[in-house]
Amino acid sequence: MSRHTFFCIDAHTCGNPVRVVTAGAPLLPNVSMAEKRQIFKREHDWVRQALMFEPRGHDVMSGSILYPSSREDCDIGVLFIEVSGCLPMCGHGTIGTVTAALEAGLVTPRIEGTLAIEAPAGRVAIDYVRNGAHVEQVRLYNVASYLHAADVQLDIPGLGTLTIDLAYGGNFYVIIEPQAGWAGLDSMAVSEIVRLSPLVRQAAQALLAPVHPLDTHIQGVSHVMWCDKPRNARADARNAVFYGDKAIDRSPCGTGSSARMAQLVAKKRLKVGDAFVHESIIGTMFDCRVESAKEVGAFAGILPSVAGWARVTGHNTLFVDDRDPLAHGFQLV
Ligand code: PYC
Repeated sequence: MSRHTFFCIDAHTCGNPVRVVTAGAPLLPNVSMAEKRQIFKREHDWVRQALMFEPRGHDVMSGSILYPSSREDCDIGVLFIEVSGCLPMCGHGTIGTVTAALEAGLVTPRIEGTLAIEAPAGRVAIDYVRNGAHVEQVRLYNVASYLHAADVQLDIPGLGTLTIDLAYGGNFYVIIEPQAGWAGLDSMAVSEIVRLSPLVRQAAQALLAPVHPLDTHIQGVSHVMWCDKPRNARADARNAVFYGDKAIDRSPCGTGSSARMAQLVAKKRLKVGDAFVHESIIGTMFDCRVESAKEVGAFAGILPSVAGWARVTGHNTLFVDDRDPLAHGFQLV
């Protein structure tokens, strides 16, 4: 066979891309999504690279592949693919995937208005609001999130000493708040976020090398969140989340917002029941909430929820031709 065909629905969640692969992806055994993720990473990563990297994707590309779930309590399995790899969980990806799947009739909920997906990081319950043919809002009840390390000092070349927190919300996040030596997001050009974030991520990983206390397959600092006060009067905080080699999340970042709420609760600046409106670098917002307390191994943590909207931008049939020397994509790093 010289040509592989992938049927995709392209969408964006609050500005960040979500390419949902609905057919054409490799078949995987009937095991948990956590195990499917390991198999996919080992044997089929070229599919992710071909669909996320140039020339079919770009530096910020993100998406998902729909699979059947082996869990009785889940309606679909979702494998998250991104320029950076296969994420254990992705919030903006979930909102886009659920919106695209419902609007295309690819999933029939047992009870209208609710769904559950199986992500590699665990079960994620969903509430959604439909208006005719469209889905107006998706709220995801994310995996348990917690503050992994607080007030850690990192020496960053060109920036000096930064005090950071490290929190988990489905991925591990370095969280940087304004401080002496870093005045906040308004003091920083986008190019500076892209230049400095890999240095911060590398320094945090070298010092902390986090491993999830209940699932050792989830490990490593992958994302860097730069925080600031909001611009929009309705929001509580603003952020820019860096991922991959060059990407800044255009959405307020679902797993990042979960990690941020866990950090703020641990630092007693937010409490169970509180709402938290998070604003993105382009001004879009997620309506988040601290649903309840939940321990994660020996760590005190929370169950967060995140709500946002997505819009489908088109249906995309992509070919990967084995004769193409750039068939599996490329990146300019
Ligand atoms: O929304 O969780 C998220 C996310 C992760 C990376 C980019 N967005």
